[in-house]
Amino acid sequence: MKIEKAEVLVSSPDRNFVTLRITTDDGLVGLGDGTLNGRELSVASYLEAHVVPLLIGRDAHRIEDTWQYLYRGAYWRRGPVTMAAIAAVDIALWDIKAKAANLPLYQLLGGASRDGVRAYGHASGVDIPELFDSIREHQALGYQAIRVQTGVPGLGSVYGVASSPTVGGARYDYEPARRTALPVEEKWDTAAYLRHVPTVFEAVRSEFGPELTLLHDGHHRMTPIQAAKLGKSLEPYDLFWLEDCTPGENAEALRLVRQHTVTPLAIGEVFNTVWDYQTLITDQLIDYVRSAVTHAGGISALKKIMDFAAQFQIKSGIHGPTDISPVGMAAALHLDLAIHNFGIQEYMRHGDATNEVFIQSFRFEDGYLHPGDLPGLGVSYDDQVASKFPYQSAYLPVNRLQDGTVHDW
Ligand code: CS2
Ligand code: MG
Repeated sequence: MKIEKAEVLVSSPDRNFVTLRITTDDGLVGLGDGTLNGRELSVASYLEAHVVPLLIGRDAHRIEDTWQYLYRGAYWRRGPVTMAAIAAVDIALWDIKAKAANLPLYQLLGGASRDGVRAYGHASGVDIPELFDSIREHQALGYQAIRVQTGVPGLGSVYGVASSPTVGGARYDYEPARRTALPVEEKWDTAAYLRHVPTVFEAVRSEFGPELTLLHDGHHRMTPIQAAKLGKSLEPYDLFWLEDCTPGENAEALRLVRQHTVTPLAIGEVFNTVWDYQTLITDQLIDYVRSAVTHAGGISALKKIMDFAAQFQIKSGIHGPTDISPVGMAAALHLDLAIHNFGIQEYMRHGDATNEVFIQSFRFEDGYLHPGDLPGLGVSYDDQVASKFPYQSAYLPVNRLQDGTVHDW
């Protein structure tokens, strides 16, 4: 079964997506996600210029060989652009292989290890009343696990807070990438944030009780000792995890946090290979692996990372924001269903325009997701609808401290 055609499809329903479509000589079609928020065209050009010409004529069944060929053959290793491009190829080839077997992809990954994939959604509010409304909206949608983000008194717009959260359960409308020629800039004050967050969880717990599964994303903004302080201050509120509490490139930073708090730690959405996790996993400095299939080199690579993590009782928490396309989301769900060390799946829910371009078989019911049982990933791409949404330049915000110093967003 040879690769006959590979198309790089860039469309922008609700937001920009990069999709790779591979077609074989016997007419099978596979889709892959190569979306990298704010740097989409980098991945698209990497695929068009340096990957697609190498794919034509290759045996579509040779997924592992193709992965190694693209990883080692590039000479220059790792990085978000390279690994998103390789992921797009890997996901598309797994889609094809499962279609050739006439099986849903999870059956090729070991079959189902559970009945459904527990999901968490994003509740947010500029203040506590708005946050409570958003939590109730998400409970009404069926979520049993909810991420909590709020505004910080004295600050303007901050990460994770929708400008106008869902009304009537339409959907969480926080799209971080702004369609502007230059990145918008936000102001940050970690001390104000550290004072405020414990009061938010105190209010949420007293309003919603001890059972509701709660998560929080620190979004890389704290120093290790600040992260340790927050983790310790949140212990009474029994979080499922504190995510990206401090930049994860330095594993020793997590070791310091780990010495001070038993709040579970999740990290890795900006990582792109197993090497980013090596010490964090072997020294058990984290509890959840956050990579998306799209950003960690594909299904082949993320399954290897999760099999490695399983030896250290570390579980998955695959990244699932709106900037992971429904193709990347479907790939995550097939992996979630099959691996034993599944933790939880992020599910922000895509917008209506996105769901018109990407027709999906996965379903969300009573807080659980399931990839469906169509052959392959279970996603198809509507070119005609996609053509209505051409690429639009969009950037993630840039964050600065009160004195103007650039800070992690
Ligand atoms: C966030 C992401 O969902 C999350 O945990 O960290 O939404 C992140 O802000 C975006 O993926 C950035 O593009
Ligand atoms: Mg995050």
